[in-house]
Amino acid sequence: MFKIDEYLSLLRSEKLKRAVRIQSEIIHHSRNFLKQKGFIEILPVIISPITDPLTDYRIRGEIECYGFKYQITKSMIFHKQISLLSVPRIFSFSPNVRIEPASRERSGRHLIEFVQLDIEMKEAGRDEIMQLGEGLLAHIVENIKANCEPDLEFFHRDLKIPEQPFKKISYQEALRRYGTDYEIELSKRAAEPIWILDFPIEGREFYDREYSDQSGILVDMDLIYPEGYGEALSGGEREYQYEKIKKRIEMKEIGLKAYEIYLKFAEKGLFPSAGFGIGIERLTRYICGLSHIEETRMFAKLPGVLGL
Ligand code: ASN
Repeated sequence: MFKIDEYLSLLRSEKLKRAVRIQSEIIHHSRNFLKQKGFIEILPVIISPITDPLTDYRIRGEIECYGFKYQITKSMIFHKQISLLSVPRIFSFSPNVRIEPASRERSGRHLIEFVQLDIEMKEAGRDEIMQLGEGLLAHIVENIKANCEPDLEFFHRDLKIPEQPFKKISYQEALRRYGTDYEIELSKRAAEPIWILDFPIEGREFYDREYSDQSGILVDMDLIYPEGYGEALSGGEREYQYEKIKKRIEMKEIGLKAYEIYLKFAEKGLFPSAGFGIGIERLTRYICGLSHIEETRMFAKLPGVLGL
């Protein structure tokens, strides 16, 4: 059932008004930063015959038209790689739909529809894309501090511009120190954003590149916000060679047929690249210091709840 009264009180709240204003500034300053670095904004893709497998979210939003099957975008990962055949540096504010388990309703961090700022850079390595991510976050925080003082005061948020380079920890070390809840444990203890590097192949999707000299380890990364806000972004270097991609899809026990179109592009030749996607609602939550992600955007859709 749709809870109109709760919805109206959120819509009329000072909190939402100010969070949305900050969000609009986040979008504006992200665009400025990326354009300055020579990135081109491409329009988002909402439906496609291929999307991120993200096997956690087995329910697929499928649309059938003209006898073809389109899926609702879970991420634009393959479109980002394919775009590089035209322009070398791209970004997009990409709406993603991921049907999260209803048990995540009150996690504070999960929406079933969210927007990620998705970035990809031709012939870049992980270090270069991590530097870009650090610069982007620092630029956003700096500009929000300069332009949104009354809003930050309202949220009692005293943000620090993160110091670059950010700290790094390997996945193995994070797991050893903090156990399987490493993301949240690390985030709670951190005073500055921190990178987690080198995830094992079993836990990630098939598109991040495997080290050529370390079997089973990927050249990828997550960025974790401090103060318990959890994951900020995810990305890495990409597999771009046809045979390797095919092998990786098969390892996941996904039928090659599902990625036939993507494989055709890979066969014709993709470029090496690196990129990441940073969730806009989670970034807004971190900047404003909010506990609940539904307070970070208009029309938030929580897992298991009817949204607008
Ligand atoms: N945007 C992510 C990346 O660039 C992929 C994802 O959202 N699953 O790696």
